[in-house]
Amino acid sequence: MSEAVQTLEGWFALHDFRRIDWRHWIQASREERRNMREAFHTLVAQWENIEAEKRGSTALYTVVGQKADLVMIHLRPTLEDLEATERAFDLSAFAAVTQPAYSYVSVVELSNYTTKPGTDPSDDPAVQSRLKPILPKTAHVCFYPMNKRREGVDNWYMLDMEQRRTMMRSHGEIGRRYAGKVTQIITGSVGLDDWEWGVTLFADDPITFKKLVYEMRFDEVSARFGEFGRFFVGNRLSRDRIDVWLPE
Ligand code: 76R
Repeated sequence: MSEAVQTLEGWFALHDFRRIDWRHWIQASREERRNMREAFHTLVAQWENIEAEKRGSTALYTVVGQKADLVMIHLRPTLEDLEATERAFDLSAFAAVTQPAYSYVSVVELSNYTTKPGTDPSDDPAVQSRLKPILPKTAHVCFYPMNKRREGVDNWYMLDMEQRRTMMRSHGEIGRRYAGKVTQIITGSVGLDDWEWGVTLFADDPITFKKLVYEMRFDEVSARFGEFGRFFVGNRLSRDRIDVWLPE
């Protein structure tokens, strides 16, 4: 058996994608629309408090294209907290105009591929803050789930640790060339959802997503082993933009 990679887990993640029933929104009375919008503002204010108290983090983006209209990315300490967050949304007046579009459950993950052998990364405060990150407030987000292939000679899980470590080093080097332009949050979902990881990328320039993901396609670990789910891309839904996005 190949040596398993060691992972550290942090906050749990829910990527909660919703569709908005805009017809329903338009047909509602002005007062109903105000109530629904107010209900959404109330939730957002609660999520901001949780983030200020470092009990989790939430990022809101509107989704471009027909796969969804809104994504709420929640990080929380436990699965119970995530479920409560989802339920509070479902019970709010705003949820009446939303329908589920997609969801992804995972947990923030760091692996020991690039840590020095013999050191304990969990002692490092920088590692602790990467496990419980405050989500960036960039203009754009990109999310997709992915697997590492298990087919014939391209079976990631049959490679020995050293081969995987070498490939992950090269992967990390490409990634680091985008330092300051992209923040990646890798969440592991083996045993939790349909794919093995969720990849969430944050950037102010959406072209950076295209350049980074394309460059990685030529790198061995993505070229041979990467299998990808659907891609979602979004624009930041700031507090100020909510009233424009949900017009009276
Ligand atoms: O050196 C370090 O501290 C971190 C190195 C690193 C690891 C271990 C790293 C760096 N990643 C790691 C793990 Mn990544 N990453 C992806 C994708 O589209 C594709 O082809 C792949 C999707 C992108 C775009 C990306 C970006 N990474 C992982 C894992 C877990 C693998 C495992 O355990 O087997 C996956 C699935 C994955 C996928 N990666 C970086 C980036 C970027 C921008 C970096 C550098 C920034 C950073 O250090 O955080």
